[in-house]
Amino acid sequence: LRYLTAGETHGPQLTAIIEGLPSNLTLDFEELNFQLQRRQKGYGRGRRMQIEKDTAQIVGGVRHGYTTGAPVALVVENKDWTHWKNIMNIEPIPGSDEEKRRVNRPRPGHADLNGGLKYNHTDLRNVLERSSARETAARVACGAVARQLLAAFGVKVAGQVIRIGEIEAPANDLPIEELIERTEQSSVRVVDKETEQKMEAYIDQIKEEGDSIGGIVECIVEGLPIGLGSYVQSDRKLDGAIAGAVMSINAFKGVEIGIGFEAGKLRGSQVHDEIMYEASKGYYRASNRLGGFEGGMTNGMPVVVRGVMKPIPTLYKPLQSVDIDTKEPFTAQVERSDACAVPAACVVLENVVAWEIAKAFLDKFGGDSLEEIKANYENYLSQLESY
Ligand code: FMN
Repeated sequence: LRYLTAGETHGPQLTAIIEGLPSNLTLDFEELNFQLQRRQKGYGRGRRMQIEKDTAQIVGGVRHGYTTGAPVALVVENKDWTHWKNIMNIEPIPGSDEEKRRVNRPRPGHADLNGGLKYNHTDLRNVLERSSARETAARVACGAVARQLLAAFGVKVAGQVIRIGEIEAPANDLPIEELIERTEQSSVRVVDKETEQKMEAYIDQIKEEGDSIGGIVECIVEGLPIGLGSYVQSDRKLDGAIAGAVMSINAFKGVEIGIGFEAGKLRGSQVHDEIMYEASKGYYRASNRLGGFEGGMTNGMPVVVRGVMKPIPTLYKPLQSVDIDTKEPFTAQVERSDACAVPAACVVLENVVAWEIAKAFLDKFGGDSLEEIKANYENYLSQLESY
């Protein structure tokens, strides 16, 4: 299973091609669009999120509601492209730098300067158009398809915001269905209403000060069998693949599985999850501190992944940078930007994690049709049962 995306933030559309999906997977288009629209929500986001109501159009690989086994091609239109047609024209266009919205002032914390130097662009717009997190809409679309494959095997995916700046959400131990329902009703994807209010007020304050703020988000995946991923080769370790995928999300600066960095402070007896057995359940663990992984493989407990997002780099509050034309210092002033995209990042995290798990799922149970995968899956479950 693999995908590629293309498209610019102010171009006509984002395009994604998914290859390796089995045939006969029924796709719920509403659910797909629901995931895209979840990414656009969240307290602290700016005007663009109101212009855009993302929907995915499927332009290949699906017929009469189900996959055919051919590559699935997806398109997510950029609704405000009409305002950018000229600026983003693929043909050479006459006009001033201003008309072309040329960018010569790199933002600290963004890809602008490194990308400009690396690709030898004197217009940094060529960099920012692709490095923008708009691309995560295409990744969410791919993840949303992967999620539907997993759902066909009873796998559930949830996400919650753990921290925004100084405000931390209290821990909860809710059943996954309730967690999904309650976070969906929250403007900042938390369960606790008091925390929600505090986070909203905090984001308002950050925005007023012309600043931005990041946070920590968590994804939980339940219903996975023991043994996805493998210890036999480093690139087959599923926890490693998930960590890499999480780090590839724009602005993510760290990742944890289970208690993560806490494990460095505790003793072995306080960390490892004791092994239990019951005839009706098979092997299970008394706790889940290791977040569902040992040896790069799932251990049957819920997978718990956290990622930390840095504050958004585009700031109203000017930061020092250097003009690439004059080499003179300047302090950047921006027209508009989000103050906080942590709730949206939570949705990206969920879908990126779902993608990596679906990939490992197909590596293990792979077949050309959903029926073949189901047979392989059932067969493996009975093997586990009789072990
Ligand atoms: N960066 C901005 O400058 N402005 C934004 O509005 C913005 N929105 C984002 C929304 C989401 C959901 C995510 C995940 C990131 C967003 N970012 C935004 C972060 C940048 O895309 C990111 O910092 C940049 O691509 C540089 O990559 P790096 O931070 O991973 O090094």
